[in-house]
Amino acid sequence: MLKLSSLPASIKNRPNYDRNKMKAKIVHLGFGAFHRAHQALFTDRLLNTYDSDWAICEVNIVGGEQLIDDIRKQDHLYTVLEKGTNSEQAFIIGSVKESLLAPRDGIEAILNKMADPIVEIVSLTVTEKGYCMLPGGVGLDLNNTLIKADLANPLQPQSAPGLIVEALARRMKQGIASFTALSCDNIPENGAVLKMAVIDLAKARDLNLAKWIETNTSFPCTMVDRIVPAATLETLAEITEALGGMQDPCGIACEPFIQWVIEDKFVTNRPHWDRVGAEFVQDVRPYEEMKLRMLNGSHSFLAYLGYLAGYENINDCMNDDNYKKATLQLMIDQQVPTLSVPSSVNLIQYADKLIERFNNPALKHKTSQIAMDGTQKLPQRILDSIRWHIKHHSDFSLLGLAIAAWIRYVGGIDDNHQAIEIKDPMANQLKTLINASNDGIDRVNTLLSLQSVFGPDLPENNNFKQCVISHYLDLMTHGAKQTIKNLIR
Ligand code: NAI
Ligand code: CS2
Repeated sequence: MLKLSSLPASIKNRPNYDRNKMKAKIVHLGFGAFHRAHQALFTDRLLNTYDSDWAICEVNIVGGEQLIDDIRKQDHLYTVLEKGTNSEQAFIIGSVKESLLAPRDGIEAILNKMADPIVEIVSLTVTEKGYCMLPGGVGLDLNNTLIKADLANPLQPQSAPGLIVEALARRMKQGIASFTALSCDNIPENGAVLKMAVIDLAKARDLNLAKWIETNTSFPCTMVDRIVPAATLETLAEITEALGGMQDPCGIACEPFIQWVIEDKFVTNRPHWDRVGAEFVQDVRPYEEMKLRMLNGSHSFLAYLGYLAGYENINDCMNDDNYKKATLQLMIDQQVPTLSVPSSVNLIQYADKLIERFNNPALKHKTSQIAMDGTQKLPQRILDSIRWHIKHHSDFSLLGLAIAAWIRYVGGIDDNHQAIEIKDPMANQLKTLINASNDGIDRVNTLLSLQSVFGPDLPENNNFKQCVISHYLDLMTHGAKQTIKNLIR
């Protein structure tokens, strides 16, 4: 267990502030890998460098039991190991003050904390599916299992939007000011999406409450970036080594790069995260779109094509020159034209930097991890760009290849004839479609009929369909490596 008193003196990056003076004014939903290496780290840097008292109460609604049990045993301290290509640096993070776990502490304890007047921000990293939205982000999915449960029992919610609505209902009733709800998930206009989920749920409950939330709560959008792969036995062993032999089961390894762009729209106070590298801006959209399409779009492309070919990690894909060229081509030729960013942003440099980050051999970011939840990720990473190209009559062949590779991937057999385990909230539905179709053109047509992913428009577009079919047939005949080779310039 991590203990400050037994840390080797060589570890200089540790809390040098009085942790007893910290106040848990942020409640964070989704204490996973990413939050530990991003928002909690920014908050720690602020405590370490400036006179800040902002700290975090971590909440897990689903999963993460072991993590919460472990972090409580080490006074909520943990390690972030930043791993560059040739160097690494360990940081002991002290910004977490409290933690709550739904199955152990109960929903009531979480709601009490969220309704506490001390809380000014509720932030989230609950993954795309945690927002319980209808496909295309057009509204809350009232048929979602968690939402149905929340509508039936609003005082004991199970979903993230449900918790926020009930906490705000209590604040309204008790005359307590609202908090700011800060989404930090990889979703375009994540603040607007969170707002829609919360307001739709509140409306289904009480129109007055919905109105109060609209008037009193803000939902800033954010662009968040740092590659933080899930912890493995290997990364935990590296952390033990960095700590001079001390184990930290809550430790997490990540890349050195970090970025956080936040819409400056808070209803009360906010931490001065900008003093430690975050940027507060008026409009996050251009940054979000750039990151989602260029970084995450390339990630999904590499995840499916890489996994099919037997590449375990993103950096393994980068060691294949054809994959590297295809990724750069995808970014420059097929994602850049779809973007409008401020003139100060150089997208060519951004693409080069992404290739450098993907190349990081120390990171070992698994293609199987990124391939998860494709039905939730492809629309904003790939399909919106395809729609742009259809409108502008331009080439989207590599984007189409990513979709063909996804269909091949969810078909469940890779290029080496090994079975693939599909992790996706729509896994059952996907399996039904796969079983009901013959491999080949029929499979593509069947999968493209999934309106919740492709909308009503794309399956009707003949160019799109033909592009995906022809790549799919190539993948069937030649495999992923050869298909990519045939496409690069
Ligand atoms: P993780 O698997 O380590 O953590 C996921 C967290 O979400 C867990 O705390 C879990 O309890 C919670 N969760 C999952 N389903 C939920 C649901 N239905 N309702 C409420 N909570 C739920 O994943 P990680 O790496 O922390 O990523 C989480 C999200 O953060 C991603 O989906 C993405 O949107 C965002 N992100 C991740 C980055 C990364 O490199 N890992 C970088 C940028 C953003
Ligand atoms: C990845 C992201 O898992 C995924 O789908 O594409 O988590 C990616 O690592 C981050 O967005 C980087 O900021």
